[in-house]
Amino acid sequence: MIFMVTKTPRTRPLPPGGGDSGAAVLERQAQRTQPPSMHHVVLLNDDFTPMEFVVLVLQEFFNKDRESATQIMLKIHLEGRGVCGVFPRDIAATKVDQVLGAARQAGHPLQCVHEPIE
Ligand code: TYC
Repeated sequence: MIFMVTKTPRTRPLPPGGGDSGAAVLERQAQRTQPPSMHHVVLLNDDFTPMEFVVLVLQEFFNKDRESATQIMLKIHLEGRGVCGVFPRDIAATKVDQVLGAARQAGHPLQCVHEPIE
């Protein structure tokens, strides 16, 4: 009778002596991945950027519907600043770049920053 070998062994064979080289692990380092540091993206009030432009920015870059975009814009207008979203640091930085780029292109002085959340 002829047997065909179709599978390789699933485990590596142990070396002579059973694989214990005699070396000791002195310290095992815990490998923990840190969760990404989260940032607020904040819009700042100014006296010149049109309200409508801020509402459009909130809709375009922060996926707000017209109603909540208007409420956030008015909060910024009245209180001086307002949080538009919470993102990992890299994405927050990209949002800031997008807002500043759009504002510059439109000729408005709108300012936007991101800051770590404690
Ligand atoms: N204060 C601006 C105005 O009266 C409106 C405005 C709102 C500007 C929010 C910037 O982040 C801002 N036209």
